[in-house]
Amino acid sequence: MNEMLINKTTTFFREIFTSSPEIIVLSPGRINIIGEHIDYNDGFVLPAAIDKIICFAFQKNNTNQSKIIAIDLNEEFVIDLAKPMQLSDTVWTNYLRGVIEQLNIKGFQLEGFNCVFSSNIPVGSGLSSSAALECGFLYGINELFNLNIKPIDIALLGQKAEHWVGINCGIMDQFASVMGIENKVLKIDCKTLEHQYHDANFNDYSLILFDSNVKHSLFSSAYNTRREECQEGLSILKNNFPSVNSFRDCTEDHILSLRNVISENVFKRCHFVIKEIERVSLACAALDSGKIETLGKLMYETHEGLSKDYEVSCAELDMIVATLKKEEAVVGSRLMGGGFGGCTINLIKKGHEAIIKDKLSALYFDTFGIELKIYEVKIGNGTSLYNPL
Ligand code: GAF
Repeated sequence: MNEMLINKTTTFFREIFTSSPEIIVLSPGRINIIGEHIDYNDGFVLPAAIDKIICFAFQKNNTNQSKIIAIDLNEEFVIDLAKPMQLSDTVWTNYLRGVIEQLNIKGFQLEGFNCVFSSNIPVGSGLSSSAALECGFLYGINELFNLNIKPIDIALLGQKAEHWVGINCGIMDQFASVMGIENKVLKIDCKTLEHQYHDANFNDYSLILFDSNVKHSLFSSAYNTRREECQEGLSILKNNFPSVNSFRDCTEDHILSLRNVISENVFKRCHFVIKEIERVSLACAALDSGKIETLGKLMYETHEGLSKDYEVSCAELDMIVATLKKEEAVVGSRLMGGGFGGCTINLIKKGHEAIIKDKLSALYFDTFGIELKIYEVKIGNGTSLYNPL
């Protein structure tokens, strides 16, 4: 499937610019096994890059301008690299403007280039198409002009580009997109950025994504509010417990003891974060020792926390998880990513995938009048250059 995408992108480039691209970059979306909303709370996360990608084709053009074309949208824009970047009403361009802005801030003086890109990452599904866009674009510029930016710094600059657009995100998505390795999940310590790769071996279970096909508009404002609520909670925790520097130093008892002195919302957000940090360690150990049922149970608990304590779920996602929980063949299910729509990530006993999909799709359509989308993703490599043999 990705060969077709690469072909489409390079063919389009040749038709428009009447020459071949100098480099092709492949930039993946990501899944997250567990550890939601804790990257910006200095916790641990367990994501992986996937085989759904954005393909970019680049070429220098010896001018001061860059022409960028989104093939799938049939839209293009021209950036004057000498001028300060400004947010535009054409949302997708902002992620790229954000990248250029970060390079300007770092003092890189860019020369012009042409870039076209095309994607098979569904947008708005919680698979981080925006991180793939930022990081792939930056990776390409880095290669094209030999800027010598290290992979982890590409992820960090990608994150800053996203902040520039207005989402105060953590580092998980960009890090997974850049640093992923085929068939491995990444355990990232979001405080230190230390990371280890663990085998993505789910034994008798398939990893299936069900896309609710909804994206509620609450997402960006609620995301930033959650982050503020957690910061407020953490400073109260620090004031009360000298041993606490970050959420990872807290136990459930710490937050329970403050229940009557902090607001209900701040209590619930912190409670979720503390429990989720514990769950990631347990989940990683379960994965390493092949205890997939234990991992699945933790995923269900995460969903419960995201829905009740963190309040980032929605009726559609809750219905998917509640329905799957009744199925013996499904050992784990939870909303994945920021929430308010997008996908659930699910562990389904091999051989039962088709029947579960059919049952859930029918029930979902009956309940909401919306088609459920289904993705069977593979765990792939992080951002890379494409080298045709
Ligand atoms: C979004 C953000 F971009 C990530 O940084 C992360 O916080 C995630 O939501 C929730 O875990 O994808």
